[in-house]
Amino acid sequence: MEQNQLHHIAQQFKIKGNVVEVKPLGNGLINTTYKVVTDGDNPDYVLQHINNAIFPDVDMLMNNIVAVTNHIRSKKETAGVPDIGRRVLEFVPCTDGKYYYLHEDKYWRVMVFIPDTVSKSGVSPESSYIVGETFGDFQAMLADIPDTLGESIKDFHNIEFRLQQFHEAVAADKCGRAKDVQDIIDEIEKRADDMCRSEKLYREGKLPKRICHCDTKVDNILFDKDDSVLCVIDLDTVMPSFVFSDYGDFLRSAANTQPEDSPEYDKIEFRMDIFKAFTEGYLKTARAFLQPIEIENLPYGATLFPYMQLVRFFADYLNGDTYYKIQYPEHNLVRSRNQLTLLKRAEAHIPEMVAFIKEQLA
Ligand code: GN1
Ligand code: MG
Repeated sequence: MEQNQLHHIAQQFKIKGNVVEVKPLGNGLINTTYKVVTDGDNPDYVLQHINNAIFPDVDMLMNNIVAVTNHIRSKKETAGVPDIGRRVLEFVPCTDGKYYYLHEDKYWRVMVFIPDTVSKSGVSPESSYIVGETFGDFQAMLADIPDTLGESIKDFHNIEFRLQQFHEAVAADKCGRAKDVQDIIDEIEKRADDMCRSEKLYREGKLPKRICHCDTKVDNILFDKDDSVLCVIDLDTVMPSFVFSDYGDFLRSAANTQPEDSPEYDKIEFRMDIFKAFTEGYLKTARAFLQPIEIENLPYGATLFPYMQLVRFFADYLNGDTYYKIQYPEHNLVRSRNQLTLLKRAEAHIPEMVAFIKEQLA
C-alpha cells in the first residue's frame, strides 16, 4: 500500500506527533500490520488492517477489545502496578471517537507500540508454565468485567454447532468422500454426546462462560528484555467461552509431540510434562476464581479441543476443503487422523490428569 494512503489512515487516529514513516511490521497470517514512526519523543504506533472476512462485526470486535484492555488497565492502576503502558495494550480512537477507521472498504485500527519487547515461540515445560500462569491471570482479571462482550466469531468454540456442521457435511457428502472414512465418522459419533457436556452444563446453569482469549499460545505473550511477562496480545478472539477454550486449546497444540498435520500418527503422544507444567501455572493464577465444576472438567477440556479440531478438519475435508488452506488433497484428512490420534492419547491419560490436578489443589 502507498505511503501517502497509510499516512492518511494513520492521521485519522488521535496519535501524538507527526508521522515520519509507516513500515511493515511482523508477519501475522490474519491481519496486516504496520509500524507508524512518529517524530521527537512521541510514541510510535501499530497500524493494523483488520481481516473483515474472519471478523465480520468490527464494531463488536473493537468494543470487546477496548472493554477488555480498559478493564485490565484499571485493575493494574488500582494495584499500583508500575509502567502500565507496557503491561496492557492501548488502542487509540479516531477523531470521531470510534476505535476503527473505514478506508475504501477496509477497516483499520491503531494501538500504541510497546518498544523493546521480546517475542517467543516453541514449546517447553518452562514456557508452558508461564503461558498457563499468564492466561490464568488474564482470565482472572476479566472474571469480573462489567461489560457484556459479544462473540467476535459466532459459535467459535461451540461443539454442538461444530457437530451440526459435521452432520451437514456427512449428509451432503459433496465430494463423495464419506464412504472411505466411515471409521472417523464412527469415532466422532461415539463421543458426541459426552463431548457436548459443557454446552449441556451451561444450559443447566451449572457451568459459566467467562471472557477467554481463545488463542492461547506463547506467541501471544509479549516479554520484556529480562524475560518477564509484559502482556497478552492478539485480542481478536477474546470472547465469552468456557475456560476450556484457553486451557484445552493450548494443550491441543503444545502437548502434541507432532505438528497438527503430521501423518506420522504412531509418533503422536500427548505430552504429560507439558500438561503438568501448563496446569500448574494455570491453577496458580486461576484457582482463586475457578468453580469446582470447571476444575473438575479440565481433563475433559484437554480432550474437547483435539475432538473439536478433529470435527472441524474432518467436516472441511468432507466439504471439499473450503475453510483451512491445504497443500495437498488429503491434507485435511491427515489433520483429522492426527487429531483423532491425539484425542485417543489424551483420553488414555485422563486418570493421570485427574490425579495431578487433585495433587495440585491439596
Ligand atoms: C485457525 O489461523 P490459526 O492457525 O491461528 C483457527 C483455529 C484452529 C487452528 C487450527 C479463526 O487458527 O480455531 O484451532 O486454525 N482459527 C479460526 O490450526 O478459525
Ligand atoms: Mg491465531
